[in-house]
Amino acid sequence: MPSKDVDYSCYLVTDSTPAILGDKDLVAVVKAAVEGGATIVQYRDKTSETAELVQVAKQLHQITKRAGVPLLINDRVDVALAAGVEGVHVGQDDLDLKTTRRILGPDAIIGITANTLEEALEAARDGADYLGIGTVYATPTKENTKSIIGAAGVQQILTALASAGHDEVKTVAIGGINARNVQRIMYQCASPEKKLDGVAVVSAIMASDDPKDATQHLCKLISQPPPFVTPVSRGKLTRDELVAKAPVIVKRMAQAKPLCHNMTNLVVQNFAANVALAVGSSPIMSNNGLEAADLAALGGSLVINMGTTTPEMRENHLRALAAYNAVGSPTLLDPVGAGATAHRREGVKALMAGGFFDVIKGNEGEIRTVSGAQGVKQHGVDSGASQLSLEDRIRLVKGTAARERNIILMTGSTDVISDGERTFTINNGHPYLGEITGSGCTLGTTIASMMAAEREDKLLAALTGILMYEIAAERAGVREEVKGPGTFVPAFIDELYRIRQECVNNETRWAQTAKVD
Ligand code: 3NM
Ligand code: MG
Repeated sequence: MPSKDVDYSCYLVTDSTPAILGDKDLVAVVKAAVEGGATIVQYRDKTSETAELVQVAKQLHQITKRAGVPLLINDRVDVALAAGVEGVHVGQDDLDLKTTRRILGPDAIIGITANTLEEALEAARDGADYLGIGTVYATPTKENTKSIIGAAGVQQILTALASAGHDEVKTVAIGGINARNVQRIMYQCASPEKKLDGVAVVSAIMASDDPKDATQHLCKLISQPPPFVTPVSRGKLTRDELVAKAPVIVKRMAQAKPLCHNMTNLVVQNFAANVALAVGSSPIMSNNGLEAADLAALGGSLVINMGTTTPEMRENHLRALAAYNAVGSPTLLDPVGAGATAHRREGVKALMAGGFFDVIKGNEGEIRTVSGAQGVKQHGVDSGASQLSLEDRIRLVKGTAARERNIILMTGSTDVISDGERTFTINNGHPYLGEITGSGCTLGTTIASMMAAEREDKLLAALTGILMYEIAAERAGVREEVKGPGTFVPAFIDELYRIRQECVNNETRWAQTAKVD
């Protein structure tokens, strides 16, 4: 088989250690995986003697050959030659690519591990057929993995390969990939210029009690986009269209009364529930990850707010995120105080590695942490002064959204929001929003409520939420009885409620005060 015709989509890497293989038989597991649809197999055994390696490789080859599936050997060019298999996979510390090619010839499939941009570009130049890009996420399967690069790191490598003209080199991602995250990883790794050709897994198949079933399930997932991807063609969205559509979305939401599941902090529980009620959604304030799957089945949306987070909260957040991702229901992350402490920085990383957020909203410091900026100084969880120019904020928001393939909202006196292609600034709001607690958190609740009703174009949903929220604040701020932040809060809840009623009655004038560019 010419190596360019190889199907890399479901790539099995074997492991013979008891911790992963258990008491199963290696050959039987590979047979089951091939029956389940594994498209390529790498025999990886770091400890057995050469004769044993060759003997097992021959046994495996009988199985794979019959199924038309290529078999590669990890590291050992000699074993590959002796067993007569289709190729090898080498690491950066193994025999170099050019020598490997010289020994095995032009038809052999030769792959190599790439952890960095430089390694990837060099390997492509030196004629690798494919790259195993990783480590995507931390994995107990391989000791001493190099750096964890995440989906964003894989995407960066794919972009660089495409820019350097290496469209032909195939790519799989490896490290910590399983049925729960494979669709999201394929989706978030893809750059506009180059996509992954597949994923390589060890434990997701080798450690399974039913390797055939596990492989079938993986193959099916790999062939489909994740449930949260909507087939929206991202048409241009103008201010006028937004002003026309926002009241319709609020009305639709208020009539449907979708569940808005808030996993939020101790400070804003009550306020957030009241804001949800005022805008017209149905709040549930549950921090229990174990009930998230039942709640996700009800078709609402999820807000994860890291305000007063603890280690066990992180587990609950991850459970809930997985539950909502699994059914494709909208999710929003509010990384409160993300840069303030090491635990929070880690928490943001863990959440972003653990699932997909349709929207990540935060102030400048929080979004800078989300984008991976190093050394972001943040005191407490309030917004603080802006350190970036508007231009830089727009660039950061747009770039992060394009990378994460979601929507990023950076709040401030001018809010910046982008889905990577469409970017808006919003200048509505009132200074009292900065004088009360939970105004950022409950904006998250409002946006999530809109996303539960407008699932096609989530940027439109988010913009609708921002406008309703900030225009309500403007209207509350000028009310006669409002003397300061204390009297502002009830007036603000009243105005959210009034705007919702106006929308239900098809009165749309409120939206015309949108200051959106
Ligand atoms: N190579 P699992 S990570 C064999 O980063 C291997 O190069 C890696 O195992 C790399 O699918 C890895 O069980 C192990 O996480 C992947
Ligand atoms: Mg190696």
